[in-house]
Amino acid sequence: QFLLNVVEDKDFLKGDYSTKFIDTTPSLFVFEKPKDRGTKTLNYISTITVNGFPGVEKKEKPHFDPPRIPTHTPEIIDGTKQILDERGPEGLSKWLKEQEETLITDTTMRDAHQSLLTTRIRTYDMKKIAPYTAEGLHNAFSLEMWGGATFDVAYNFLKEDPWARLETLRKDIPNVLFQMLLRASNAVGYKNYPDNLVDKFVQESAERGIDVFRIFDSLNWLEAMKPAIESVLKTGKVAEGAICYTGDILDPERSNVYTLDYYKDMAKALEAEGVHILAIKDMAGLLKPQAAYELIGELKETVDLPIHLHMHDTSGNGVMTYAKAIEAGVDVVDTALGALSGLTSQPSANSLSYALNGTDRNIRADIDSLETLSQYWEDVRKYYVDFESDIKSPNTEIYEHEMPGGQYSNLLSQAKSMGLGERYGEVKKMYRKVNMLFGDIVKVTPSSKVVGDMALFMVQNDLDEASLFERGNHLDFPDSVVSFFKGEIGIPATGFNEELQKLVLKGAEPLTDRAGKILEPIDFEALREEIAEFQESEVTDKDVLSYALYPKVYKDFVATNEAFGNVDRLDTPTFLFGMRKNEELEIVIDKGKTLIVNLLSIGHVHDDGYRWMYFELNGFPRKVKIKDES
Ligand code: 3PY
Ligand code: ZN
Repeated sequence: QFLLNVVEDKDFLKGDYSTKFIDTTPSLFVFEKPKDRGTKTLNYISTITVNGFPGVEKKEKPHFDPPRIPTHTPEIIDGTKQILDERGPEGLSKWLKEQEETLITDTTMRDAHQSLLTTRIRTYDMKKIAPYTAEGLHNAFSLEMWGGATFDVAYNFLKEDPWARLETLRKDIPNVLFQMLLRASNAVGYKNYPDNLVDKFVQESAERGIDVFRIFDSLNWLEAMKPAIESVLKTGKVAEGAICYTGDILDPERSNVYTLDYYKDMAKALEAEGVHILAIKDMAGLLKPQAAYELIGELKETVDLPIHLHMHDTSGNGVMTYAKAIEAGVDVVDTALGALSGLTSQPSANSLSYALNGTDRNIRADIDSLETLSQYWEDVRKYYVDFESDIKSPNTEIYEHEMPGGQYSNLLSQAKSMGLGERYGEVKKMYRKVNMLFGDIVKVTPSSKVVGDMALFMVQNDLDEASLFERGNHLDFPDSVVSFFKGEIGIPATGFNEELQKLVLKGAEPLTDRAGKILEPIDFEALREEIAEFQESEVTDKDVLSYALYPKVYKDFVATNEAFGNVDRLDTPTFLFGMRKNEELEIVIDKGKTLIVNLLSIGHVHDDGYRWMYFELNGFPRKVKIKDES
């Protein structure tokens, strides 16, 4: 009988892990290899039923009502994807500027769940609603459904292949542009990669279905954006150059760096690089309504590009900001479907549509479709309740600390794991102080993590601005802070605080050029050979890219897949909670191959800590031995 050696790690079982945890705990995914897919699936179900899913409260699988989903055959009307295919990126950009209404980008499948549910929504749930999304959002500008954190979280936590998400949704949604968030030289990672890796990643993403690349740099450093922009331009897809918004253009006291002129200058520079669309990326939700009116109005005068506005609704002012931006002529705004909108996510498309009813310029969307799609997500969101953050109401403190949408709850869990949960108020204040100490930088992945790590470090060591310099020579700063001062994620608009840089680097020299240029180019063929040593299936270009970006994460994913099969075929309640006794499940593991699984009984724990799980699989009795970790 097959013995399942899985998830023996106590911290993993408690859900006490961070993205790094899996990197530092290799023992986690050492399994014996079962042979057939049926056994693999039973192994997964047994593990989750007995020991639970990391980060999810262990309990008997709850009864969920089936999500409300239309039953008619969807009618899929041509949309922006066809415009891009027929007219090219310049033609699309021109078309966009000619539109009377403001268009929307729906972020439900990327930023919305990244910000509300720590990026945990699975492809399975997206796929079910995909054809109706193609129908209901046929007149949207785009769907942001890839990039940002979705890439590593898919492998790491959802045990699914992000490339498969892209391809499967592309098949079901052939009419609306697919958009991704590309962290310039950080690609979909948290550090700079060699230029040839970013270039190949962009090419592969374009081939597999991405149409619009929103490119930003976490310090608004144009030099770091240039190679990524160039890579996108080569593909014939849409390059959207993004400026991260920070500070407050209407408050001269706040900053003499992030002024209206700063944004105008950067917009002109991006236009000169050949981008097709200009994005303002307000990752923390700091853009106030009147500031939006002035910024968008001025930018429309400054560049001849369509303008796309992204923001988070953390303060609760999102719809008002969008209304003012729309009044000023913004071409596209990022919204989420009602049920996954608001708070740290994007403003609701549904609310915005109602708010603008009767005005000259509404958003182009069909409110009935928005409501139907939202109902589906309202039901699906319930599966993921354990990943909800504890933010319950609009939060205006963001205007003080300026933390991006997704960081607030992440930093809180980081603080708790360091025993600083009680002192989170201090951490938030310190975040602002650290930002100023660093010279007032843009804060977004990965620069926001540097500020967050430093804030935690200062609070943990009871440091303030003065004692930092007195005691700094004897302190080992967090890795991310050292890397930042080395220039490994780029150069801030204000340069580095040199005194602090010396203190942190302790004699080490900062980089003299852009990291992506200095780093040794990736040898893709060598990586392909490495992968072939641990992967049974044929090694594809996308595998090589994933391994180049996240070697450990990718290797662990392959090992998990070999132990458990394609767990992406399981419905989400089963994926997260396993099975109830006497439940019968039908699992389509491939076209024409269905497993009928019955969980007959769960044996008692033996002295050695193992249990037997008794199943019926396609009519035949099967048992699985599993270590009970509780
Ligand atoms: C990301 O980089 O994932 C972001 O969403 C930044 O705002
Ligand atoms: Zn965002």
